Amino acid sequence: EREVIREGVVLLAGFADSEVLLDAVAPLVAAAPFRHMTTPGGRQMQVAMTNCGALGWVSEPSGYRYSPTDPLSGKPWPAMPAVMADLAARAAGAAGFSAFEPDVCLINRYLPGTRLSPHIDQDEADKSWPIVSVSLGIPAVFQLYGNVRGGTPTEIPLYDGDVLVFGGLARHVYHGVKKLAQESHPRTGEMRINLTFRRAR
Ligand code: MD3
Ligand code: FE
Repeated sequence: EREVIREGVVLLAGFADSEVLLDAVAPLVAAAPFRHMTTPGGRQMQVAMTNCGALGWVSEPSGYRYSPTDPLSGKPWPAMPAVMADLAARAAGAAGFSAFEPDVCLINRYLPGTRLSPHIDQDEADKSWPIVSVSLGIPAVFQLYGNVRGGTPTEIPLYDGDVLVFGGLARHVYHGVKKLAQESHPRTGEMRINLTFRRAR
């Protein structure tokens, strides 16, 4: 079903075929493994990350950027499989954003105990494109704040196959993920994988 959480934030519960996506992700993470990136502040991120697509988001001591190559291998990121790009475009369309062609899929891996602290994503050139987020594996609670840091977030539980679309003004809000509880999923085990499809350039 389709639920408008607030202006620009649409939840498409169960929209994604998690089996198909997990099959698509497996060879990607074999080619470009998950790693804990270092922030410009010198800390290791709790969430392990990798990318597929023409560009990938990377965090390094020197800053955040979109890179055409994986800094670990020096090679281009794995190409974005058509089943992934198509799913993102269909989800964006269902939320009212036509012609979304992502050039990045950031792949985030969470284990029980992992959290993602509140932040704004602002490394994309044209913020009129939406961001499409797909949850796979064990559940998480997504936290949606406002345009300034702090306050009480709107909390959205996310389950395997759920898709969230962020567009318009909702692109500029603080958001994070609460510390994951110990749970298990038949396909991923004690793991959550989140795909965020972006248009970086
Ligand atoms: C709202 N990931 O990768 S996805 C991220 O579950 C990130 O892994 C979380 O925040 C996760 O940056 C949440 C939903 C999401 C992604 C990007 C956004 C929401 C967003 C950018 C702007 C506004
Ligand atoms: Fe984010």
